[in-house]
Amino acid sequence: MELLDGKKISNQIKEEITAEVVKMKERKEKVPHLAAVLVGSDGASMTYVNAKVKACEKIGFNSTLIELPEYTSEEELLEKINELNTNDDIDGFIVQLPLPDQIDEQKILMAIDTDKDVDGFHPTNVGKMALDLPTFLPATPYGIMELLERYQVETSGKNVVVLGRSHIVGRPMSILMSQKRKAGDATVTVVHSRSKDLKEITKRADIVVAAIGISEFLTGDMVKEDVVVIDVGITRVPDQTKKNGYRLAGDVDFESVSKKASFITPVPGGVGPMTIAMLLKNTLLARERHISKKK
Ligand code: BQF
Repeated sequence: MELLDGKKISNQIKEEITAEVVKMKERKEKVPHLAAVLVGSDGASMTYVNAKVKACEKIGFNSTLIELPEYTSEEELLEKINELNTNDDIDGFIVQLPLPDQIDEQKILMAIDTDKDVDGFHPTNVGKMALDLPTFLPATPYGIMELLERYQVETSGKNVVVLGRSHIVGRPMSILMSQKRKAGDATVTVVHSRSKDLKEITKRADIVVAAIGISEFLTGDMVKEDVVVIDVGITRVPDQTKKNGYRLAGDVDFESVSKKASFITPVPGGVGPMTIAMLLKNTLLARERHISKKK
């Protein structure tokens, strides 16, 4: 078993981006500027958004964190998005999900300027992705593709089973891995809460992407020998022995599955850090496209 070390690869990617930032500074160009909007004070969301801002600082990007109260109205958030859309100093921005109940997520995502949509969640950008057109790939699927590519995991003609059909992970993963591209050309099966005979399906998988949101869902008896396993889950499980009071659990029972796997991502330190790195990569792309748009 070999670990797919997302922490290590994400650091490599961050170094590559830092080298580009250094060149931009040498040319006296403006460096990429990412803004993040956080509505409310959900603990996990605050952790994620802070990790993104910290990563920007580390690699020399400018960043702006906009914190709005839990009771922010849809109109107020749309107003803030309009500001970010029209602010020429901002190259890309994200709205941290999930949003409070009074706000229609789809309406918000559709208001984001597609050229600044570094999360790649705008329907136009999702459509471009599905049609193999250049766009911003959503950061978690992008990170998984990059991880598979850099570890030279063979995907062509392989049976890939994606557990989960979320708009953020499962759906885009199923699209990307079936495409003619790096880490693509796979035969993809999507399984979800209505699927039957799950174990029969996962048993045939050469590669499993677990993004179902149920901690330790995939167990050793559900996979074949030498399977490649990508664990996208990160559930906070109460744990008194930890100083913050919880541990992070993946969608994979690492103990039993790692015994059979040829490659497997750990949690933490697998897909999570890759997500952050690819958000930075998208922000660099947004800056580069922003420059060439003006010329
Ligand atoms: C790690 C996310 C669910 C819902 C909304 C590093 C992250 C996580 C884990 C991180 C996630 C998950 C993010 C690790 C961003 C990934 O070391 O294992 C980083 O910050 N993530 C998010 O912004 O929104 C989410 C999961």
